[in-house]
Amino acid sequence: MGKPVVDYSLYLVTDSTPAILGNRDLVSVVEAAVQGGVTVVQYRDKTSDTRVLVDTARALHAITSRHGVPLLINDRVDVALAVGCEGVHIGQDDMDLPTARKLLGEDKIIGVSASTLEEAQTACDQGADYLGIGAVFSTATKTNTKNVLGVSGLRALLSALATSHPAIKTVCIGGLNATNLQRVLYQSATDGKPADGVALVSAIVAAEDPEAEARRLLALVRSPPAFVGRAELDGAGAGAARDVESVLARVVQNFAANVALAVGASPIMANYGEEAADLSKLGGALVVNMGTVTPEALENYAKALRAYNLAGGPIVFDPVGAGATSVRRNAARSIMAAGYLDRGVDSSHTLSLAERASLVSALARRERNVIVCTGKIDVVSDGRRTLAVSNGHEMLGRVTGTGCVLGTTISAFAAAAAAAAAGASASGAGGSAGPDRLVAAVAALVVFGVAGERAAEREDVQGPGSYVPALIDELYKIRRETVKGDMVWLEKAKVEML
Ligand code: 3NM
Repeated sequence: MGKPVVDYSLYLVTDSTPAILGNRDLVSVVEAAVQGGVTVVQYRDKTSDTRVLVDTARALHAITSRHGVPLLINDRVDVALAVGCEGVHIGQDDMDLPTARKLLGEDKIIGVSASTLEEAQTACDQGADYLGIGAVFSTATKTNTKNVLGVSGLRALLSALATSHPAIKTVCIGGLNATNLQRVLYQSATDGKPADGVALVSAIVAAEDPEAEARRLLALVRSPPAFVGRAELDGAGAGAARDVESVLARVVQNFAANVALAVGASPIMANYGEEAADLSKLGGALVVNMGTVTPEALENYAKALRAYNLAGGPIVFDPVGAGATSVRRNAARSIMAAGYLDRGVDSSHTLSLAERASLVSALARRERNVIVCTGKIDVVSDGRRTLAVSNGHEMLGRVTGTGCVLGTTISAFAAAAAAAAAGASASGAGGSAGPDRLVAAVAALVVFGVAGERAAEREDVQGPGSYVPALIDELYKIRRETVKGDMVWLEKAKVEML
């Protein structure tokens, strides 16, 4: 026979409790989910009698076998042996792995739950076939989870395993659903290999239509997040804009349309998270400006992040005053944990350019994100390409609110780039898989900086009070000039590759 080869992409863990299953029939729910595309099923039932377990497992195995999907039993090696299914999944308090292996033999799949690196490595050394790593997020489905890892904890674990046990298969579990699984897979794969799949309970078992939901989830697991740009997908291959000339060439190429669209963008100030689901469908971008850090505001930010992550829309995070108070530091941390953010904007005055460049590129690499650090010279990086934009004027730093205007300008360019990429892929041109987010950020910094310089040079500007309206006028005028085809202002762009 030999051990089956398992596709761990979409791993369904069942739950028979009324809170999740409701009054539906578990076998029908699993059948629907398997038809939708679930690639592996774990029958998990912590309360039923052995007779019910064996009967249910047998019914489930009849269905999963028909679809070529492996069935694993949670904890109960005896039940797995009784029904002859493909294996078991054991937790840290269940039967030990060497004993389970002795009973089941080499051809059965044995998975082990791990929430720490030590547990993970012990299981690997003892011959586990895969690990269930969790909990990624806290979840109402299992309230006795030992450790909530977050994306950063999951990343650390995967990264260590990539060195110590590169062949081990992994699924992550805990609080995963359609709104977060793509970014969890994406952001946890920075240093090592990505998880091989996601394991979910309530997202499928409690879904109104488990078949449709499984289909949707599988498509999400198998595709890169919508916010991932073309340059990132190209990886080391051809086509990625790597040098300053090609980045700038692309900036110029997209400039006319983007400036027109971007600086003509229509903002809506929404403080109520429930609005985000509708807004995210309009094709724009979200700015999370951490001006307010009350608990209610944080809850609203989290709702908006989930909605835009699901829609794939760009998000700009402006961590206003993140270093100033411990409340703000924690708020920035919780916002970053709540969703995938396209880019952060914050200014730094104390570090050298080289120090800022290495900090920004390291952060961008870790977060798989575009990071902007403003200052006399702005530094922007996507972790692979780091650029300096020297446009701007010291007046920008003397008035409050300009950082917020910059955040909005970046979001408008990100939205314009996303719209252009969506248009290109809809028309089949260039097979675009997403916007180049770095290019969009550089373009925004240049427009903003040049507008800032032009405003400062105006004779009617006497000081900070008249500077801000002049800045907004210059942004508007740059847009009008660009629409007319007058690109002279672009000659002022000061961009270099670091
Ligand atoms: N194991 P949901 S979390 C069964 O951390 C299970 O090992 C976990 O349920 C672990 O997808 C969990 O509904 C429940 O959040 C996951």
